[in-house]
Amino acid sequence: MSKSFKLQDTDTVWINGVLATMDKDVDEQYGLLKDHCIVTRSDKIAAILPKDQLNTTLYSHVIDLEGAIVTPGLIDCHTHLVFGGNRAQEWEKRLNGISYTEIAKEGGGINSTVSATRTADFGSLYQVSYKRLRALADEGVTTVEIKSGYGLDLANERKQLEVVRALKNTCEVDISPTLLSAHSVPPEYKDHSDEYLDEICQTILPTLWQEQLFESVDVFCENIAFSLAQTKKLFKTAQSLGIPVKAHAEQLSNLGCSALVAQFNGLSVDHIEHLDESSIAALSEKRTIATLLPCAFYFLKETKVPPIDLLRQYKVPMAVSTDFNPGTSPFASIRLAMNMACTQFGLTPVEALAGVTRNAAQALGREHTHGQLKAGYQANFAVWDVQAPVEIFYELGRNPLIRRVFNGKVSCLMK
Ligand code: DI6
Ligand code: FE
Repeated sequence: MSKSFKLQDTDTVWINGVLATMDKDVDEQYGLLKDHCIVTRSDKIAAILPKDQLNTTLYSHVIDLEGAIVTPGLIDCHTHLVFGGNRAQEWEKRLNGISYTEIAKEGGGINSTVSATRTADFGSLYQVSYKRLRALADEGVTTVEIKSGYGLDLANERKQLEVVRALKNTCEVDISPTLLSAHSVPPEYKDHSDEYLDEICQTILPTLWQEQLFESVDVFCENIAFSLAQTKKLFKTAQSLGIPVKAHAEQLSNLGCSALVAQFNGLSVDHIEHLDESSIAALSEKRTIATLLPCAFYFLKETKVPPIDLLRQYKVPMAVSTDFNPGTSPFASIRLAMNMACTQFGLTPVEALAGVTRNAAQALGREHTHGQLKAGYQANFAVWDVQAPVEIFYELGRNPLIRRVFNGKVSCLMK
């Protein structure tokens, strides 16, 4: 950083933090910088400077972080947090020995949440979703991806995405909305999934895109949901409108969806327990992110772990996310997801933190603005009462977050 940096009157200087920048250009684990300060200007990071390069003695906008660890604001890049009802009864069934797939075939599973979401009015949906979003934010999350996919018709997909828009306008969180109308075949289209897919491609997707209600398109490509051919058709529609794609891929079986996402230059492939080596090679070529969802793996008591070593070998960047949803991951805790990425999937703590910062930002197409403490990036960060970054997700049940900074302003608890 040049010595010619000039403070402006409205800048804020954050001193005495230990910065886990997650910046790859900083040649330390976690991109760790000691004895540096952050200068924020409006909603951006203006500079990260060695503390002896800045004389702040006569300067009034100084915040002393007292040796605390600072990370980029955490990013949860895969959630389904707007939904009605819950599925505790279904969980009880599963504990009594009935599988997720069997429950889905009996009309339970995703479709029971579809009916609860269709019944819920806008206000009640907003209220429950706000509480879930707040739980994430209170653990230092500043960016959240939220999917539709429990409405499954034009009016109800719109209602879900309008709740997302209302959250975006009222909460101190950056939100990335995703259209997941191809999540499940709704009851009125039972045994007519092609017709439902046509309805998505011809009506739901173009209409809600025009209403600017989402920024990417997702699909559940699986035997109990949509086929590879249907996924391709959906992606072609999205591509024709210039919309980035991603997928729930290779979660319960290997249908070759990940390679298809790579072919369409997609943002991410998510779950990927059953991913094979040739698909990994395809992801690596396109810099598509592999998003790991260890809480769903844990809650479904899955046994097949994603091929982490191969992902490392091919240098596919890995993101980590909660997959917060009522059926397979009822956990509004990014710290739990990080902990489980390490305990269930064998990620290192550095990989887990990269998974909810730099790589999660890339999964949302925000890699040049979010997920790192770096000049020019959004001034979103989390300040932690810990001695080392690993402690952020080591001790669950006690939240070590001291401060949450969103767009340059302190907001420890969400507004
Ligand atoms: N895979 C999942 O893990 C979630 N959606 C999906 O396609 C589950 C959603 C649910 O069960 O409600
Ligand atoms: Fe999901």
